[in-house]
Amino acid sequence: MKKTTPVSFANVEITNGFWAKKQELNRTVTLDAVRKQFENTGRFEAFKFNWTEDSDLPQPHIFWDSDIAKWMESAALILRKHSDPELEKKVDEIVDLIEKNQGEDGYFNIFFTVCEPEGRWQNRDAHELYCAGHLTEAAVAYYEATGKIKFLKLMCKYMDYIAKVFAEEKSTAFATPGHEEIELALIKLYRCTSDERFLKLARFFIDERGKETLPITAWCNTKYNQSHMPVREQRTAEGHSVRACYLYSGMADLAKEIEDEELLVACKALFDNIVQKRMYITGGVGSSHEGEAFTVDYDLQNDTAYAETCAAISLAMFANRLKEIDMDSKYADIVEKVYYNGFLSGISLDGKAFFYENPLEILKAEHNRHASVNKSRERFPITRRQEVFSCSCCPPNITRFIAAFGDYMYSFDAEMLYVHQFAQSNANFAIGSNSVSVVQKTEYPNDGKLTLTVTGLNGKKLAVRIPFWSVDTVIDKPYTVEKGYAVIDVTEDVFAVEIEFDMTPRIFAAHPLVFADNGRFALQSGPLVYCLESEDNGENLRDIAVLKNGTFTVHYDEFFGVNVITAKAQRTDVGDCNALYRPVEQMKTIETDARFIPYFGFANRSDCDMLVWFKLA
Ligand code: FUB
Ligand code: ZN
Repeated sequence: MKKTTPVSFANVEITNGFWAKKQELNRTVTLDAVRKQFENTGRFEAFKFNWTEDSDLPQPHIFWDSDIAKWMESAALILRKHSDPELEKKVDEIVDLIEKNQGEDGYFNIFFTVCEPEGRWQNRDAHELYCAGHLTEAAVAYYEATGKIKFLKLMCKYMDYIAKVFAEEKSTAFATPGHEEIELALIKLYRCTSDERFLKLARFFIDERGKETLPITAWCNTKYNQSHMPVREQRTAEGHSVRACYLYSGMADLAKEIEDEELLVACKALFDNIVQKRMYITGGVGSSHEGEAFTVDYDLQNDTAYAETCAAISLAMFANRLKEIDMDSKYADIVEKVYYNGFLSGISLDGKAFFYENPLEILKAEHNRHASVNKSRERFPITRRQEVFSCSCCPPNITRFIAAFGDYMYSFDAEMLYVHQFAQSNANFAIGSNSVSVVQKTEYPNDGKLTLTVTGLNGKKLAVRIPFWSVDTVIDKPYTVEKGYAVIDVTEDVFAVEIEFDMTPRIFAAHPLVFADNGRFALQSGPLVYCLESEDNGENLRDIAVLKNGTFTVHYDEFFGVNVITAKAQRTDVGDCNALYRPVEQMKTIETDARFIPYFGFANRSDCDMLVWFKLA
């Protein structure tokens, strides 16, 4: 197993451009918007453990702990870069409440302390271990940001208790979590503390999964939470997509730590199954609302796409970990696809509202049709982001994912520095005893030009990802291509490389077995997938046919912060004839311009129809 070491976001400054703006909005607007919503809905208050049946307080939900934990983790990531005493105080207050309300034995869970104490460790699907995992991730991030150790110690104590009841005594009603997350959190805790007990517990939960005899309930089977077989035997991504990709992320982490080739084989097969057969062009996964789940190969309906924001994030987390043990550009390609598309659509351009589901088509007429013959389809049409949800896992996942962009950019081994993601930035870190700095100058994703200047790498190699969509890449230094990376010898102490990726707008087709996309095409330029909205193109987007040999006009749009694209197209001219059916030779078309906007920007101007997969003429 060839391993690389990732460079932490703490060593990377995104200095300008697209992601700098997103991170600034995240810090100054989104984090606080999420905090206010979590305050209004009683989530913060719940940490006081004041709820009783007679109180006026809303009853805590089984995973409110995790919502606040992800918010705390986001705050910690932001604090690592920007001092903010008020924000730090807010986090400290919650840490104090956790300390106050943690059991003597180390247990900490709001719902199963104040609402249902007799239910502790009785229900596999009640998210206790999931909440413990998120709290632990937050504790590690907060320790790394501030050096304050209290929260970390509280979570170490909790994990010791979990090890005791699950692994030693086996006194719980189930052996592994119904919602994975604790596995990857334990490995983070191990990496932070170097305490082997946490690695051992992560390994226990991963090894035990799929070995238990579990009841098949009316609403789900064992595939739902990836318990249908031991994880090393799994080859297809099954069940709830966030659970799946959190598990796979933990498996990849464990494979790296214990150099487990069998786990790596499973991870590679699971990844390939997802990205070759079960993923939207946006990087969204989990096509079914039922079970928020993966379904079967090539089942990628567009208007009913579930594609939860958290699921896209979890896929990027998995891909990012896999690249550390199986270096290949296909992993960072997926990270990029997620960041710019299926994840980023999850947040409004003003940074205050969120999508839980990320459809690839909004077709209001289709939902009206359902409403006329049946009852209206409950979740449809999804035309507007919300500030908070009753199940609000996505917003604080978004805040931590934006803050962590720098984590995904670089990694290295003894010979090579890998550049995975592109953004105007400065990075400073050490490789062994060498101080290395990397400066990226670029307008990416609005321009494919990139100047990379590395210092301190003389005699080693630089490996720059060539994105899968860049058909014609120009690099001003000699290079060879290894697994999708341009490998360049670094021959000077201060070494600069000029690169130009090919951002030509390109039309993509889906595999013919994706019946939802048969006869339809998608537009991509650089990493961005585009869509049509009726706001720009009028109603009935499905009627628009883009001219195959037409030209694309690209220009920067301030509102979206990236380029928009205009294409020559045609649509049906009904003229004076309103016949429902007519001979095809009487069909007339008119020329039109189709205006494409970035997919991530849909539903920011009005409640309107949207379409990713269009016709060609
Ligand atoms: O169950 C906790 C979180 O809420 C999951 O990760 C999401 O899919 C949503 O179900
Ligand atoms: Zn979510």
